[in-house]
Amino acid sequence: HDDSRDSGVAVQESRPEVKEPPRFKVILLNDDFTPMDFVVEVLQVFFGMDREGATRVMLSVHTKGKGVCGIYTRDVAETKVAHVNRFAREHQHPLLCTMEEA
Ligand code: TYC
Repeated sequence: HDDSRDSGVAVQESRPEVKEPPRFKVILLNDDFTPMDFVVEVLQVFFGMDREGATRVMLSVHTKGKGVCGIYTRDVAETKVAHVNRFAREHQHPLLCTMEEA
């Protein structure tokens, strides 16, 4: 049996890894009413920050208007946004969380 002949059919070679999945920044928006302590709690509970890191991010959002809480795949980012916004509403705070492609 002879496999050495070239059939002439072009075959697309695959490389080991060519496509990273798109990443999304989860963004926290400032507002005039949500208590600072509540925002710090959100950053600790939903984004795994310690109190010091959460306080730094909260103050940055408070000063600049918005800030990045973390960067995730689409599904994880969507879930974090939904959980944060539900948690804020459950506590009657206007805090808003959103996402944008990194
Ligand atoms: N600006 C709010 C205040 O003065 C605090 C705050 C910080 C609200 C960050 C939202 O994403 C936010 N109480």
